[in-house]
Amino acid sequence: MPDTNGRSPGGAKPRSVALIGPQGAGKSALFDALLAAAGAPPRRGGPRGMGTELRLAHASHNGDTWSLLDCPGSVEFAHDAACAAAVCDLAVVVTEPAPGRAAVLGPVFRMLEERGTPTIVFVNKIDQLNGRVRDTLAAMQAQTNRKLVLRQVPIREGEQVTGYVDVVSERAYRYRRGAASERIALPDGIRAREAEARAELLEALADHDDALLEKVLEDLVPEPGEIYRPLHTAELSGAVVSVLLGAAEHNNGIQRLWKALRHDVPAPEETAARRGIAPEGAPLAQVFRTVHAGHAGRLSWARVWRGPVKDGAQLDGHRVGGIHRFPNGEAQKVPEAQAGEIVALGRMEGVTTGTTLGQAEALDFPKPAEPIHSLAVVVEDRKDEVRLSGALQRLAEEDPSLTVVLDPESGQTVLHGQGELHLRAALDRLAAASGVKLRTVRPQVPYRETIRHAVTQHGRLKRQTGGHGQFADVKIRIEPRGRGEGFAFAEEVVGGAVPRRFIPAVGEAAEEATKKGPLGHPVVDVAVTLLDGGFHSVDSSDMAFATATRMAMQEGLAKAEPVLLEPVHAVTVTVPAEYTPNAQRLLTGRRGQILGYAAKEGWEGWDCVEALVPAAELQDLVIELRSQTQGLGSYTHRFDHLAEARHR
Ligand SMILES: Nc1nc2c(ncn2[C@@H]2O[C@H](COP(=O)(O)OP(=O)(O)OP(=O)(O)O)[C@@H](O)[C@H]2O)c(=O)[nH]1
Ligand SMILES: [Mg+2]
Repeated sequence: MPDTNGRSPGGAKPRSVALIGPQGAGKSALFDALLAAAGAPPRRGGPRGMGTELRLAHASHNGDTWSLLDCPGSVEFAHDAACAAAVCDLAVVVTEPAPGRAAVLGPVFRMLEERGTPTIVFVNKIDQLNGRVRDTLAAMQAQTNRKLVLRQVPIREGEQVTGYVDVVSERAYRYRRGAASERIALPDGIRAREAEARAELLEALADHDDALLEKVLEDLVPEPGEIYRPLHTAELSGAVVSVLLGAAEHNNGIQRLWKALRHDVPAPEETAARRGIAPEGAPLAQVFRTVHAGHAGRLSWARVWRGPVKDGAQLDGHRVGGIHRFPNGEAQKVPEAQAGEIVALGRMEGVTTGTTLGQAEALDFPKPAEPIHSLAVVVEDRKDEVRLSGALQRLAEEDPSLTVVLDPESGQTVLHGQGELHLRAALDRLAAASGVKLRTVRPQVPYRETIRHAVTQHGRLKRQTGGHGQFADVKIRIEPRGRGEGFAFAEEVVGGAVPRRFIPAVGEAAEEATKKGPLGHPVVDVAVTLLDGGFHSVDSSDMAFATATRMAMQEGLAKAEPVLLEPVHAVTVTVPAEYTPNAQRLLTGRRGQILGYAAKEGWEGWDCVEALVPAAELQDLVIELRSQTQGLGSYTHRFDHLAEARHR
């Protein structure tokens, strides 16, 4: 019998699901519980650490084939979640029941809405539910434009949630620790609550389905099939998001979630259609992650949009050197991959993360957020420098939210990324893969200097060496210019005191001398005027005039009251409005000048705070900003101007 997706059991096409959500919500616990329920050996090892990398595993459940992605939850790894959302058929947002934790869902929901990824919510840690589930739902609803519908009503004994009633089938189940739930009779006193949830569900769906609307209006009781079909459609279009309950750690609600996935997750061709990908045509795949996996070499994780992708075949001129699946977490080589599967392709040399394989036109791929945190990398052993640069290049290839820049001014190799954890995790991977020992230091701030006063300075070179000597004499005026006006050179020589042909050499030497001023930084915004000088018909040369000018500049700049200039950036901090005062305090505490704040357009309940902040104060701003805003605060910045540094 075909199911509600029109597929026959056992004949369903491979589908993929990404577990996404805030840090510590229990995504990895749920990932392991889903795999265990699909027959994987129980997970070994101690407690899970904070997730810093995507995980991929394959499972077969009830004859359906699944690719599962477990995303790290920290905002510093948000790009991984966005990539997963771009390639999967459906996202399961894993969250905790406390309404106070709902705010952290805002950015997650927004990302999924922007990508159009169908979504269901799994409220995990239901064993920790304190208040009412409808309060949890209301708090979550405030964070999304999509309509949340409760699919399960908790059954409680005292404070403890001991089971649930399924809102569509109206069946009741009691949780059992570490095992599938058992069906029980509908407990007394739950009917009213269940009927209410059911009415809400039907009402939400009737908005999108005329047949169901008619039944609801006529007070008829729809069959489950008449609910599942519009539910599937409404979830696919993003109109509705189902909310399920459970406790991954205790294997509660896991079979129920599997069943929901079977019904709700769109077929691969539905996802392809949503993404505007034609169903017929040559094999098509999209690489969304690159890993260097020890002996397996370089692996390109790819979603197959059109199959079959065959081992050994050419994809856009790249030979597929192995196709790997991870049934229940263990690696396995397979000869080919079908549409809907997420697999690891081996040895795709030259293929970077985000590459579309199989057609010229690139498929849409998430752009990483702008880097927000930087560290300079120093090798312990200079011999490792070449190896380091290769390893850094691979790192940036693996992770587009990371960039490596060799700063020509400081000579530092600077890693830019999404936060301290993100950069540390990347460097740990680098150290493990390359064996290079390294440490990190703060990136240098590009200070400048200028002068406060005008001076007139004499410079004279007179040298007699063997045959002919060197002679040049210059008198220059050095004066400050307005901020941002740069360097200027002029001459006011009269009577040929310095012959024309030597004047360009004076100008070049004067400018050259501004590369490093008396305070050790480039000198900006000065004007140099050649006033007078002297020459010798045989001993004068461009070189002699350049030397005399350099001497005059060095001495003159030092006398002109040099001052340090620091770069000041225009900063826009984005925070939920309740944290706006915190953000302002934070910026003021970092010598920031607040320019104002306003509601962020299109982000209900969020503010933008604009400020001018010295670059030196931005170095670990994001760490403090996040720690004060439940991890929600973020900022962008760009160079604005140079200002005299008073506090250094
Ligand atoms: N009480 C309770 N605790 C749970 C449940 N599921 C997970 N936890 C605990 O929650 C903590 C975080 O679980 P993880 O699975 O690592 O969370 P995560 O979402 O993968 O976290 P990141 O990968 O860092 O984003 C762990 O200490 C788990 O033991 C649950 O159902 N009930
Ligand atoms: Mg995790």
